[in-house]
Amino acid sequence: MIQQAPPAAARQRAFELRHDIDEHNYRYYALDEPSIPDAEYDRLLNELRDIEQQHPSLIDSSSPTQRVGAAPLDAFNSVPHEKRMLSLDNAFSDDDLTAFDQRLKDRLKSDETIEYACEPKLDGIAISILYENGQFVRALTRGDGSTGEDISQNVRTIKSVPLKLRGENLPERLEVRGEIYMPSAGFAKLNQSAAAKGEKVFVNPRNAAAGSLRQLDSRITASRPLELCAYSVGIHQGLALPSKHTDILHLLNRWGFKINPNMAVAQSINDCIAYHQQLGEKRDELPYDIDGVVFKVNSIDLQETLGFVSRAPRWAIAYKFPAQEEMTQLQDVEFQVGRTGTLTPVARLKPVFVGGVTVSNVTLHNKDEIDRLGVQIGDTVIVRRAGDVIPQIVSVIKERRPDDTREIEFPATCPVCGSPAVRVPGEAAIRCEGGLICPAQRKEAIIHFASRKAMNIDGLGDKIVDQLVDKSLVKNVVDLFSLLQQDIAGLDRMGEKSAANLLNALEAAKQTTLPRFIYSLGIREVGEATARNLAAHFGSIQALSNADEDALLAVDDIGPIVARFIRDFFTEQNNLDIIASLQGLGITWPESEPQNAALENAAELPLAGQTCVLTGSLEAMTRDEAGERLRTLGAKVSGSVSKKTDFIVAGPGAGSKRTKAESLSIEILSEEQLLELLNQYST
Ligand code: I6G
Repeated sequence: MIQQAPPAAARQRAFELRHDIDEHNYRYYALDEPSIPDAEYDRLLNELRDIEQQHPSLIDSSSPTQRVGAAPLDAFNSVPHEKRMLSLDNAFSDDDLTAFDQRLKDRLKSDETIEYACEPKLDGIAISILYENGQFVRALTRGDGSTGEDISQNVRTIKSVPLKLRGENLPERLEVRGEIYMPSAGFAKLNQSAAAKGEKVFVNPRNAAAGSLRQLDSRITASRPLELCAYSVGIHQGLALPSKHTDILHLLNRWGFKINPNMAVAQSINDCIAYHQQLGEKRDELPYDIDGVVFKVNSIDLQETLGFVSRAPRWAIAYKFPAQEEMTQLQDVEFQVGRTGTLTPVARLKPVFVGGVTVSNVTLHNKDEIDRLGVQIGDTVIVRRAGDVIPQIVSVIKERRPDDTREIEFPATCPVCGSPAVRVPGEAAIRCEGGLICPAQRKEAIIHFASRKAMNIDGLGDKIVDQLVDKSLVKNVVDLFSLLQQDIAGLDRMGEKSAANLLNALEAAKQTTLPRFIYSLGIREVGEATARNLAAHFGSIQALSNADEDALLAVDDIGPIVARFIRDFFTEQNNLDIIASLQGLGITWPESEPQNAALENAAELPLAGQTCVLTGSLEAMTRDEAGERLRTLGAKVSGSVSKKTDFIVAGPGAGSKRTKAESLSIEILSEEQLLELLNQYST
């Protein structure tokens, strides 16, 4: 069939579109300065696709339309690396790093300070991409360093990988090495959608990146949120490169590659130690996982003088952060009984140092989680602790399962009071039916009542409550207020002075607020925020206890399940007696008006209708204080991030809430921005 040559106008438009799309890609990935909305980008790509479909002779392999579409492979080919892909030596302490610097000085027979390039070590997959005359040729995995697998089809689908280098003065041949990784927000989104479809979730972003690159069908890789960060050059022919490593990286950036924005130059090894310390503090805020910092001698001449030892360059070192995942053995499972009777399986682990602390217990949450993990007693498990997030078991290494593992059986009776333990229909939890005859539930109810955000009884900690209940000095929260000095002074770790302090704290706690009092009652699913809404809506405990389910459903954030829990609580005579006794003992709070009257002008407040979440730590004020100030401006402060969240405030240490906000494209304010917002409206 004779093909007609495409008209000049189509050729010209295809050229313009490719140029514009490449330009937007460069701005987005290499410069981190997006220039157009995603929808506009897609429109340009579709227009180009249409033109190429009408005039196939216009298609060329570096067109942005040609990232996806190759036929699935049967296997990956093994290809030798023209230049070995090395690994890095590791340092685990400041002393290791100083010793590394001294080794280099000894070898160079010089005392001059050495300049280093500092780069975060992304937790991803190392790859090497070959370009000839600026065109993408192939991409290989590291493999064993000498031979890798050809994953070109998959790597081509990653938008931050240029198919054609920018600029004029390009090397004839150039191998760019870097890390392919999955940003935390993309990882969270991918796992959320896998979980929603009942599919297997990935254990961490690194596994997700590795699994995505290993696909024989590149359309699957294309659907995964992968990115490339370039960190060095392998072979290069036909163009002299700059004489400093950091200048080479800047050149790669101009050619179209993303390089790490946190890269820095350190003038001495002490500056490297400071960089490692600072990056460690920022680790949990970065939008991707890192496992350390790579320090490289910045001068290429010095790198060449220093050379290599076995498989690693002498001139580079990876200073690792404490691992966030470690392997250990699950030795036993015990069951803890919570305030509402839920039996929580707690895994006893062979102690393991992970994320900077020694972990010997982790919660397994419930039966569904045990089934999801497929974990048994005796298994080798991977424990993860990232930032200040509680440690958790993320997977089981089934290949290491010994013959004598045991299934985790939930007890049929409560391990504390012996009452039946039953699975509530429709819930993952198994509950002790003992209610307040169960000492465990009694203790937890008292601990909750006394906690800082409830009645704030200073000095009434877990250990004291344990003894008070075990010695039958206290059966319920009312009994706390009849304790005598000698009852308390006789307890372990207590003396006359601390007993007097506790009695004073009990007296002081009698002056409280309605939201605190409601929260302290420990009604199922009534957290601090719900207690505040209930107090604002009903204005008195009397009105709340009389409210029927319809009235409760009219309160912000209360759905049928919580409404039922609240109703059940107030229909229980024992609970009403406790409330009456507490009021009889002098527990009071300032009278408040119900919401409708009190908040008549609420809609006019500057942040009315805005829902926000506070996460991480703040410096200028506590999170509670920040919450209070946001609420006075009309904002609703919620404990969890959802599609309804308008913005979050993320301080250092913000973890999963920040990640979720990123995945939902919710605005994230720093503490500084929060202060600006508060100041803007303060009178
Ligand atoms: O595995 C690596 C991660 C990061 C590296 C590396 C790197 O630089 C930021 N650099 C080299 C030279 C090597 N591996 C061998």
